[in-house]
Amino acid sequence: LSGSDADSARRAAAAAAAAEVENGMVLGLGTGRTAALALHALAARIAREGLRVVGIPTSDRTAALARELGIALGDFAQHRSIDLTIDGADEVERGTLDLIKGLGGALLREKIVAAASRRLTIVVDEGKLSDRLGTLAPVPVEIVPFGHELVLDRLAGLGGAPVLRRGEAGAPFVTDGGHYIADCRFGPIGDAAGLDQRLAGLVGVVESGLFLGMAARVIVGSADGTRMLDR
Ligand code: A5P
Repeated sequence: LSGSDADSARRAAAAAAAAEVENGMVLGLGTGRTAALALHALAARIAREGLRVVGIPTSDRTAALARELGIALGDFAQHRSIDLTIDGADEVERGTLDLIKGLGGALLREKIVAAASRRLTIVVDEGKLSDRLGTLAPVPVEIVPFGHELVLDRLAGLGGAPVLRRGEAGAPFVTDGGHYIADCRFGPIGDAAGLDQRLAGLVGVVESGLFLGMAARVIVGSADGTRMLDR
């Protein structure tokens, strides 16, 4: 897919996700280009149909966009559970709908929101699909800045070939939560659940970008149209 084809495929898929929204829902608002397209589609439905919803954003960036689009925002103080979260992903394993997320840097809040959601709908273009997680994307791992050198050594010990993510000026990239991210290339991952546990067991690791068993539906945009993969 060329850039603009991929864009329109993503836009159609994002609109299909926004079509799942019902009046009165508490929504999790994802982060990234595709999630932004879904926000635009949602804002259009709000304007057209007078839909009343409240969104819990997964990043400061998404909160700002939602405000711009006139989507009401809430938080966990008011809402302990989310009806539906719409988000993007960096890689989707075809059979399981397991995900890698976090190339946009928002994985921690995305995972908190996903875990609080009764339903998680993911929107991707078909270039994000693989037969084995880890084939396309590195696994982003959010880590605490203090002692991050030690965590990078441990991640290397797990075979992740970690690279500390850096911002434009070359300084470490800092997440909304004030953490760093190590991008880990494990290659195709045979036992994602086992890896997830090993990562969670490392002191200094906050969360990994492995989202296992969380997505109920993946909406795939391609040049041939929009396809739904359901778990
Ligand atoms: C943000 O942290 C990520 O998990 C995004 O959901 C992911 O990077 C997808 O972004 P795009 O839709 O921009 O590819």
